[in-house]
Amino acid sequence: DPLEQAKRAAAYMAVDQNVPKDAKFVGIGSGSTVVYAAERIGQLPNKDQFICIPTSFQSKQLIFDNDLKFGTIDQYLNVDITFDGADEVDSRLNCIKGGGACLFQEKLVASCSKKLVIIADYRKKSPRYLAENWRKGIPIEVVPIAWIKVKNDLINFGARSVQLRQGGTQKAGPVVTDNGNFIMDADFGVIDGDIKVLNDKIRGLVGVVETGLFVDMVEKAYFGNKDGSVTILF
Ligand code: DER
Repeated sequence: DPLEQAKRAAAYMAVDQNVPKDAKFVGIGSGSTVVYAAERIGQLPNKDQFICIPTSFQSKQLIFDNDLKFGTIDQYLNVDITFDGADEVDSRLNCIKGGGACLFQEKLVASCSKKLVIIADYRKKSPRYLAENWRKGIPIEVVPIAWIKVKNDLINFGARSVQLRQGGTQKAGPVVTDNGNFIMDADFGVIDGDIKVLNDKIRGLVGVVETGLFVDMVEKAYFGNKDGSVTILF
């Protein structure tokens, strides 16, 4: 499957090129691409040198599945490097994340990491701005009781549509995050304005826990291509 090959190629190269020799704490992101990063870290001869910090229940499972040492972000606050996926990455390495509803702990661990390395397949690389390819809106984690209020606020300052993310066939009613909150997906169209201003406005709304806009947080991004090659942005 060329898509899985692309994910694996990006993840393996990112791990091989970026784990510092003296690394102790390694953040493990969430989603389907980071599965290959955890796999690769699990293959390293010095794997027991690391304590791996999860960003979700799924991420914690990856750490266990690859027989890696486990620690939590409330034990270890200085993460050397974090590998994570993304839904879209723009030409300045800003990201839309949260497609997997794990954005809060992903951003928490990323904010404690010296380096954040994104791994993704070719579909995630935006030619220029965010939301050129990703059409599902900006994921926003909100406290459940505030969701109607936040929806109205987002519409009032320009969102074209705001959806409360439903579990669909996987769960009746809204998706509930690992932190017990809801996810709302807000479509602001192509994000060609000041992304930091937009992010700060959304974060300033009472009821918003965190957004899926990762601004000025990424050091490098690895994109696996259909032909097996990998494109690196930094
Ligand atoms: O939720 C996220 O940000 C995850 O990193 C996820 O969206 C990445 O998706 P993937 O399954 O394509 O790696």
